[in-house]
Amino acid sequence: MDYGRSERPAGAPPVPTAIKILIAGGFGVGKTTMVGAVSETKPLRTEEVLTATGCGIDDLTGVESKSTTTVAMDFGRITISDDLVLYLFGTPGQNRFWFVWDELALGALGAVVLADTRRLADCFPSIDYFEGRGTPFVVAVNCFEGARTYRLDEVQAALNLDPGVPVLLCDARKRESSKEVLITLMEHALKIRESRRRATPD
Ligand SMILES: Nc1nc2c(ncn2[C@@H]2O[C@H](COP(=O)(O)OP(=O)(O)OP(=O)(O)O)[C@@H](O)[C@H]2O)c(=O)[nH]1
Ligand SMILES: [Mg+2]
Repeated sequence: MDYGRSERPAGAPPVPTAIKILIAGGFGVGKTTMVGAVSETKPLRTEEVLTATGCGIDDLTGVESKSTTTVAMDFGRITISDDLVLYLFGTPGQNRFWFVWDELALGALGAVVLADTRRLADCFPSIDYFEGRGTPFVVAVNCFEGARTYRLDEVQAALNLDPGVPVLLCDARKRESSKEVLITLMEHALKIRESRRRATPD
């Protein structure tokens, strides 16, 4: 039965607040991996096999073993606390699937933009998209083995980010690392929400 907060019977467990988060970034940067790493439910995936048709379009630099790509979305869930559950939506990375982004972004509290330093420019479209919508986001650099490491301020400068946008390192394959990214995003999004609320007195 679906109880509203005020109608909940005494002693019943709290109804958690559900928040929608997007996991975005360029092709093959580790979005599906991150949703899978943190999700406590079996993640829903919409993977299709990469075929020869994508040769010259899909840039597999650094992820040569990749054989599938997301064509609609990934979906997962993580409980942060008794009263907070995050619903994660991983976006497709390729430009030809942009048409699903507006649907996916609807009602999202914020977004993680995953970046690969070998192909940093691939995350520009995601950054432009969230800046344009006013959606709070953080940039998480997914540390692939063999990729040159850069200081976070170098990444911030290269991406021309507003100094307030958090940039952090992560390993999208690891639950704790990915969870830390999500918590950083939550804190950032709530800070922005609060400052917007203060700026528009009712
Ligand atoms: N070494 C390493 N490999 C990773 C990491 N994250 C992802 N991978 C691998 O990189 C490849 C791409 O990962 P995906 O999670 O499918 O990337 P994606 O961003 O969802 O890709 P699209 O949906 O096609 O845009 C997979 O083969 C992963 O196993 C990482 O942190 N380190
Ligand atoms: Mg994917």
